[in-house]
Amino acid sequence: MTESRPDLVLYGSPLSPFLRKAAGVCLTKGVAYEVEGVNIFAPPPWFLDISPMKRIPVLRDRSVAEEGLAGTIPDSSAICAYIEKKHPAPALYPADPMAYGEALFIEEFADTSLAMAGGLGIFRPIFFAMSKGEEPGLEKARDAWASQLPPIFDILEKRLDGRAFFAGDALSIADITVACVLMQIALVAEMPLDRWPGLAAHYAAMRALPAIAQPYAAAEKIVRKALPEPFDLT
Ligand SMILES: N[C@@H](CCC(=O)N[C@@H](CS)C(=O)NCC(=O)O)C(=O)O
Repeated sequence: MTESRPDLVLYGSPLSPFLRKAAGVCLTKGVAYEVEGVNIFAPPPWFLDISPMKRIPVLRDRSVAEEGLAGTIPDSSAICAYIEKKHPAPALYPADPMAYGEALFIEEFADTSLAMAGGLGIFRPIFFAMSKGEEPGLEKARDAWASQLPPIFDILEKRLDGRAFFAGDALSIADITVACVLMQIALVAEMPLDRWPGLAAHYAAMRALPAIAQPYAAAEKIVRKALPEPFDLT
């Protein structure tokens, strides 16, 4: 039997929303990939050479090079743009110039503001503490849910404006990114979105997509070992 390995490798962990975003892009396009585990808090020396900002994920395209710096791309946004160029169908970046710009902005907004509030404000204080056998940082998480997230959800609700997609009239990198980053909160906490009905509907639709649900299930499997039920932060 011949062994077939995918060209694309995502170094990192399913616990990273940024890795799940890149995985979601691969799955949507039907591109084979595999995840090779890297613990970013104790990375092997070879990883630091290919991740100058000491972050996961990093992509390797084995069809370019099997080792070393060549054939690697750090940063989920760069990774997803590369995959789009290499595997154009279905397009995940709108053709219309304004919709394209909007998609890139929403991607960046989710990667920074939403990830900061949901990832650093909620996921980390809860899950990192519990992984170390400590009490979950619920006070910090409750504060993030009550004060940091609402203005961000307001912006997303307004920009979505009741539509099915954030940019243009089809699924794009913007939708995948918002869903993957939002799900970082859902890994550890209930996420009532009643005040943001448009975002709630978008989130429900995105969660139902196999390309988004499958990488999330891998993360959930890890998290549920330490945390059987998400917390109520309200
Ligand atoms: N802009 C980067 C962000 C990547 C990122 O922050 N990854 C986190 C894991 S989710 C990380 O590597 N953190 C390492 C640290 O905080 O030291 C991307 O989109 O890939």
